[in-house]
Amino acid sequence: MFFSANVPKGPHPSCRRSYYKGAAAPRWPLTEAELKAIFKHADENKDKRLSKEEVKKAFDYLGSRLPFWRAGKGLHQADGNQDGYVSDDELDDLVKYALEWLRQKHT
Ligand SMILES: [Ca+2]
Ligand SMILES: [Ca+2]
Repeated sequence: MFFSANVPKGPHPSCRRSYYKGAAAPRWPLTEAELKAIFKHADENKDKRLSKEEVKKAFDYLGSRLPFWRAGKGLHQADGNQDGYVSDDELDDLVKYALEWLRQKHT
């Protein structure tokens, strides 16, 4: 009883090696702009396009149980020129896909 107040709550800050690792999923509802910002942040190597691995991390962060599979679906939907990456002009389609998925997930 005397020590209970000293027990830290939640994950220790040092566990958060990156923006996504250990971070709680963002709260629904998300706007299109917020979702877009999350995907833009997922571009870890800053080459202005998202690889499947980067898309996977974003879906992982968004709370997907099958982020790799989800990334494949999202990429299929958004990757208009089929180069395996989601570029800036293709990002809107990925955002739309993710928004639709999140909507279904939360209903
Ligand atoms: Ca990238
Ligand atoms: Ca592409």
